Amino acid sequence: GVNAGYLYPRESEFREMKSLDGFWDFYIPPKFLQNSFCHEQEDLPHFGLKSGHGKLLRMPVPASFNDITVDVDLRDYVGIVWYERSFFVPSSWKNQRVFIRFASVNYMSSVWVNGNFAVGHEGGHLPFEADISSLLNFGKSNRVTVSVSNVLSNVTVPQGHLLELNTSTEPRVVQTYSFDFFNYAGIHRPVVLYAVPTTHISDINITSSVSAQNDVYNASLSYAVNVDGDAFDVECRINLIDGDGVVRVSQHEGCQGVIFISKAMLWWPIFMSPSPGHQYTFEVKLINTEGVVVDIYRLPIGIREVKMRGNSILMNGQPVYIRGVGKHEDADIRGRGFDLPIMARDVELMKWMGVNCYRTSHYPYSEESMQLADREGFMVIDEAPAVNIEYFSEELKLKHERVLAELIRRDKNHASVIMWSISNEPRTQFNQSEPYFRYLRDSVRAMDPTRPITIVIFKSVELEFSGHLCDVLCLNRYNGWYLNEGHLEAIAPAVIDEVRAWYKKYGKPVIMAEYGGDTMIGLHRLPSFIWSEEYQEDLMSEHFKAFDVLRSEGIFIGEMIWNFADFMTSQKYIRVGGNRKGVFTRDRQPKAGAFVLRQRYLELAHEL
Ligand code: BDP
Repeated sequence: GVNAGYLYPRESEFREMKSLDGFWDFYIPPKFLQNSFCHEQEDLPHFGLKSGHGKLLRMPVPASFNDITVDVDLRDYVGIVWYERSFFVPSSWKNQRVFIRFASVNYMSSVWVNGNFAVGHEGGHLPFEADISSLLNFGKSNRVTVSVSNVLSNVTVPQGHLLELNTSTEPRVVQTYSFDFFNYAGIHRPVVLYAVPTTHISDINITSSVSAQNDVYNASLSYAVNVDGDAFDVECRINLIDGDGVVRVSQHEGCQGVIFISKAMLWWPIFMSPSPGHQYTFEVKLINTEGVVVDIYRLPIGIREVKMRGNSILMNGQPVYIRGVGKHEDADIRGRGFDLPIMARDVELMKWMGVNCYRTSHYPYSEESMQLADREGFMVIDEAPAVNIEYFSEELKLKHERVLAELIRRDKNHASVIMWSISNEPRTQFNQSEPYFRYLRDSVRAMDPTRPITIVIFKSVELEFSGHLCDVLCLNRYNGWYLNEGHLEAIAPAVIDEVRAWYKKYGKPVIMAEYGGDTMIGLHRLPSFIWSEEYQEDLMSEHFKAFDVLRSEGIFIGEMIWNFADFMTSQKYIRVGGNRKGVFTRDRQPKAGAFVLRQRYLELAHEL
């Protein structure tokens, strides 16, 4: 649910953690049981996976299970799989509250501890947790069992469809979906066990506003701390600590209040300051009626203010131009599994190219990557996992709203997040999409009135019903690729005409959120020809011509190449070992296009 698990687990004097990552038992049910929770499946968590009649393997956590083995049935698996492991809980945790927390399981999961149901969650990419204190054996061994279903339907976010295929042996259920990236599944992000005091900090909300006086910035932080347990018996003491460990402001009043900071060091995007990504530590101490500290949580925060004025996104009063990339959490073998080295490499490559922003296309990224964006000064357009919505219903709308609530609850305190993206390429040519997205836009606005909102659109300007709901128009358009492939000369006029038309219709600034073309590294053609490295370079340069014209007209505020790196897709004859629109390969080596982008982005970074 929306009320738990969104405060990132951190150790402190009062908080202990234990990682449950590593090899887990992995169980594939016998074929006839794969799609249903029938009797045998219900008994599994009780007796343990070894009691079942299916296939038992060892599976690394975190990782997608699809690409680990050589088994095509597991790669293309549709249905429920199971994970299980044992762990010890120290006796010293007995008088505390112990939570188990999953940072992401895709798509639907249920969790049992020692055979007792603990929690269920629908939706990949967002964390969930359960207080399992009453289910544990302290000072002894315990068992956790997790079921994971990867089935997508009309009422999942994102949507998908099951088909039955006749085969030479038996009919086979296959999952289809209209988005291109591979529907990886499994326990995708870290699993932790953590213990907190019975009365503890359960959430923190912070918003900052900034005022400038001759190059000196004063800021005010509004904060609210939620307490779980005997909330009436505790008070909050807040310290705002700078990077050097010095307490800048100390406030004793309460769990809700406003802090004023004169001469604040602001959070700036990368390239906009000699020290981008500046952070303070927001330290909360819970004090009981005897004046004794009972819990401490430290949240890194950046002080900054995002605002829309006219056709500009202002960061601390300064207009920003987005030099961006669309991305995926995707890598060889681990699929969508959490991967710190890839995360760190991506940051290095983005810095090298002069990137200042990325979109979490097409789902929320890991909490660690959001923290890294804060620290490095990347701006992030934070996207819900609602890609290619085709069938609109009341049930889907409420689920989509819950996903947005979970996303905002998780990411609201990140300085890097400058905008919420409700959906990528929904079918906004249908009438029903208007009330659907109006409802969600209003709901996001109510949950977070401080950030602009977008829907990433791909329908044509005359034939769609959602642009008026957006603060910024994010447009995906593949000139020179899906449109007029091979015709580089047609790109610039088409982009210019279309962006002008969008601006004319809605009066909102435009970001080209996706453009690009598939490129096989090592394929060279002179003159350039589609799929060659030269074609990607030329396609980009033609877009730049249009972007510069539109920028000078003051209606265009950002460009984002699709994609940062090649990534895996479902099997389609237009995909060669996946989507090849990356300026980097899947193993993060540059194609020629990366150098073209780098030259442009660094030039723009220094001119702006
Ligand atoms: C766009 C989608 C993106 C795809 C891209 C493509 O938003 O997810 O990867 O097309 O086909 O429409 O390369």
